Amino acid sequence: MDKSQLNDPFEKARLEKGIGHMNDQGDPVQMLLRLKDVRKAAHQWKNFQSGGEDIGRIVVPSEEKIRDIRQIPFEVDPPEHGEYRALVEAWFKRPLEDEYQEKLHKQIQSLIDRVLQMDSVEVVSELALPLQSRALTLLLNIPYEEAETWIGWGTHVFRSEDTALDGDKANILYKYIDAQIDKAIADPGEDLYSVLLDADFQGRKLTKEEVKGVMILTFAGGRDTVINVVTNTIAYFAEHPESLNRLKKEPEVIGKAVEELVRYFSPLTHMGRVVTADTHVCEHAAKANSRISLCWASANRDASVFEQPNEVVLDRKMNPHVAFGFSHHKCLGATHARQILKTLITVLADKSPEISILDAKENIEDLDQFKRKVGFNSLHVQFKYTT
Ligand code: EMZ
Repeated sequence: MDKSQLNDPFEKARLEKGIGHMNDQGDPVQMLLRLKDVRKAAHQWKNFQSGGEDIGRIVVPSEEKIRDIRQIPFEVDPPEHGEYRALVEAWFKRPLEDEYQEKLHKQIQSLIDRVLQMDSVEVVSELALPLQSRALTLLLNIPYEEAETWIGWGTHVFRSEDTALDGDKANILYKYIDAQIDKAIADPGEDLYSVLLDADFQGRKLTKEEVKGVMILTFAGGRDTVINVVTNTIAYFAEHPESLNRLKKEPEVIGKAVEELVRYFSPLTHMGRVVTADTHVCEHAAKANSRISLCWASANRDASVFEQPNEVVLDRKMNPHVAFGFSHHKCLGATHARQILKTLITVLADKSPEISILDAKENIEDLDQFKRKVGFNSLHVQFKYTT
C-alpha cells in the first residue's frame, strides 16, 4: 500500500546543512533546501537572476543546448518581468470563469466516463496526457481537436524516455509554434497567439520571437507537471479510498485537498537562478555566475513549517507551500492547474470508483546526490464503478 508515496530525499541534507549539491552537465548547482531560504532567495532577483544571457540555464537540467529562445515572463527579471506579466495575467485567470469551468468539467467527466468503461487503464498515456492536452485547448482558446497533435508529443516537450534533453523533440515544438504564429498573423482570432500579437508592450507590438517565448513556456511549463499531479492523484486515491469518500461527503474540503496534494507531490522539484555577484547561501560561498536552485520539493517537506510533512493531511490548516514557486515568478498557470485538479477530484468523488493499481513503473528524477520520485512512467489501474 505505498505506491502513491513520494519520499523526501532531501531531509538529511536540509536538516544538517540546508544545502545540497548537484552537478548538471558539468555546471554545478547549489540547491537551497529550507523553506525560509527558498522564499528569501526567490525575492532577491538582483542577486539571483532569471533573465541572464545564457538562455535555458536556470532550468535544471539546463536547456542551453536545446533552446535559444527566451521563455517569457519566466526568464526575465523585474522591472521588465512585471510588464510582460501584466500582458498575460488576466488571460491566465480565465479558469476562474464559469464558462471555462463548465467546459473543463465536461472534458474531465467524459474522460473519466471513458476510463470507467475500460478493463484496465494506463493512467499516464490514457488519462493524464489527454486530460492535460485537452484542457490546454481551453487555456489557449483554440479548437478542442488540436489536442490530438499535442497528445502525440508525449509527456514532456523536451524530454524523451532515453534523454532529459531531446533537441529533435524540442524542434517539433518550435516549428509548430512558428507555424501557429504565422497562421494567427494571417488570420487573427481569439486565441492566445492572436491576443499576444495584438498586445502593446512598451509602446510597440510584441515581436514574433517574444510571442514564441510565451508560447514555449505555456506548452512546456504545464505539461509533465500537470501529468504528474494527475497520475499521482489517481495513485493516491487508489490507495486511500477513504479520502475520496470523505471528499464526497465534505466537498468543502476539496480546495484544501488540492493545495495539500500539490504540496505533497511538488510536481516541479526545483528551479534555478544565476548568481550575479559573489555571495553566500546558507553560509556557503556562492560565486558570481554560478547557479543555485530553489528546491520547492524540499521546502514543502520542511518540518519546521509543516507538521507531519510526509503525510497527506487533506484539510491541512496552515499550508504555505511553494509548489507553484514563490514571489514574482510564481506559476502563471497555477489557476488553470488548480482548476484541473479540483475538477478531477470533484468528478472522481462523485463517481467514487474503486481504483486498483495493477502495475506501476516509477519515474525517478536523478539529482546526483538525490534521487526523487516525481511520478510514474506508467501506471496501470482498474477502475470499478460500484454504485
Ligand atoms: C520551463 C519550465 C517552467 C522548461 C515552471 O517551469 O518547465 C520545464 O518543464 C521546461 O522544460 O523549459 O518551461
